[in-house]
Amino acid sequence: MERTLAIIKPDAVQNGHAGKILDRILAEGFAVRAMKLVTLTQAQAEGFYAVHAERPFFGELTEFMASGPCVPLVLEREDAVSTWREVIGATNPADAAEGTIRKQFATSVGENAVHGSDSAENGVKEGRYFFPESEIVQNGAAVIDA
Ligand code: RTP
Ligand code: MG
Repeated sequence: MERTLAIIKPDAVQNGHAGKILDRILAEGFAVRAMKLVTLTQAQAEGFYAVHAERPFFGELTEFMASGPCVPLVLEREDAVSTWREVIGATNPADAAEGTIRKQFATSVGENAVHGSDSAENGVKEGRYFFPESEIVQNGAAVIDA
């Protein structure tokens, strides 16, 4: 089993799409191992996206991520990273395939509804950025019934 870190970003929470996105997560066969509603500080957003610190959109991105509540989730299933990235679609909703979450819910390349880890290693690392291991459910049935 592989882990990925998903985030329902502030635009999707603000626009009332969090429930529909959670439904889609469960329908795609992911087990939710951890989940919370949190408004990131600017410093937390900058730490999470540190890999993009030199990019021109870093300020815009981190201010957006700290602009309101978001929902980080630790998801688990076989091939979690690649499956979740397929389900969310391309970064820019203009390029996202029909049926993807970003096609359905993103408003722009910056405010694009959801995050997904880009490797199994980062899936574990990013999960730990939001949740101590003690808050990640290790076994048993999924905590939420689809
Ligand atoms: P994410 O990390 O959030 O899952 O998104 P991603 O892999 O599809 O895209 P990435 O290249 O990692 O970029 C991270 C986030 O930065 C914002 N962005 N804005 N204005 C722009 O041109 C631009 N490019 C990227 C998006 O919010 C993107 O998801
Ligand atoms: Mg990325």
